[in-house]
Amino acid sequence: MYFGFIGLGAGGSNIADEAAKKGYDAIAINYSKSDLDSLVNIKPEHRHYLIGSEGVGKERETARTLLKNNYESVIDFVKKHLSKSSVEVIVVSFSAGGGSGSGLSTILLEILSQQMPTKVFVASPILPSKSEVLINQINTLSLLEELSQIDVCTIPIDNETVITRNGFLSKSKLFQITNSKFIQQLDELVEYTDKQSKNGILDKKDLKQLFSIKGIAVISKVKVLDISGTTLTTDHFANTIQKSWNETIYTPIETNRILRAGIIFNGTERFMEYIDYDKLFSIFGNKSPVDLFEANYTENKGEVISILSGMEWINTRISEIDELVEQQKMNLANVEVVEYKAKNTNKDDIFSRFSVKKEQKTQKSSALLSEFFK
Ligand SMILES: Nc1nc2c(ncn2[C@@H]2O[C@H](COP(=O)(O)OP(=O)(O)OP(=O)(O)O)[C@@H](O)[C@H]2O)c(=O)[nH]1
Ligand SMILES: [Mg+2]
Repeated sequence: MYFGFIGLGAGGSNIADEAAKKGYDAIAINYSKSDLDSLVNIKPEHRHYLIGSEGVGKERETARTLLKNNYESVIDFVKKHLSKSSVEVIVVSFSAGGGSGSGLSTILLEILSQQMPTKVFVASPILPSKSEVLINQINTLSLLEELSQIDVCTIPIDNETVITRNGFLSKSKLFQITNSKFIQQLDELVEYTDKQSKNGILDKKDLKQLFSIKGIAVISKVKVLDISGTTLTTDHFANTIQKSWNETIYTPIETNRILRAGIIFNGTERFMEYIDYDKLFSIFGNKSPVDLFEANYTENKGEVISILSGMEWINTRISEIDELVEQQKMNLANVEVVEYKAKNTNKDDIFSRFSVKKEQKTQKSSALLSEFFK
């Protein structure tokens, strides 16, 4: 079914589980048996339990070291379930802040890309919110550093963005909103590739092209004809669509560079002329994507879906995490460790009144001691 999903660790597997709910081929790989057991939609035979440790306690290195002993079985497992030709793009999801998914992800992405060369692999790390603990933030920095070096398209799902846009959310609500939104967006793209139109379509090959390029990718959707009283202008269309690029579940984009873009307009044909691509992409340093896939449908919803790819690495977000870690390290360093000095640690004070004279005691105890060690 076009997309296949590999979930690594708890968070990644939850996303794959959401995809399985929609009928996609999805598998889950984890060191935690209980996390695998908690999945609902992924069939038991599509869950791979990694032996060596029940969870890795957020240690990325441990996840990787343990993988050395059994990576062949993992690769075989993936090949067994996702080799079929109907699966063209394989989304590998995992949390950046944990140990298992974060530790396994880059090495598996590299091996799998080599061993399954006809598939396009997409990495979808989940970035932690800023309120999460220090260790999750540090794991995220290590992961992003590694991921930036491998040749893969990265869609950075970001819990912080979702919280910023929705306000406080319980963990389960946050996960549910984020995971289902991601899968729903990908699913909608596949649906579009099945639609017909005389004004240009986005087909499965185009979609594959969009996800075949190294760098950051995001997907957004916005109603351009929603706002009453707004005049129909190219400026309004451009501003609304540009705004939508950062109103997502993903990390805010960097605007230095864009290599590929897909723009789907679904609305009354006469409004198509308000999409001015020069204006739309003028916020990017290179002013225009190298490759643009335009598709127009007339189901009259007046919505624009953007798929942007080959964008610059999420440097601003990384520097924010780095500062957060730095700040917390400083906070820790500045904490003065003052141990409470108890006044009553000497029992001699209590017993002194009743004890024998010091000289006698010394004589006595040394006699005892020498007896003991004799
Ligand atoms: N959006 C989203 N984030 C999740 C989900 N589950 C966990 N997270 C985030 O992922 C991070 C924790 O990573 P896990 O996926 O639990 O870790 P793991 O890969 O199982 O690794 P271990 O440390 O070995 O358990 C935190 O930043 C969580 O906020 C989920 O279903 N959806
Ligand atoms: Mg886990």
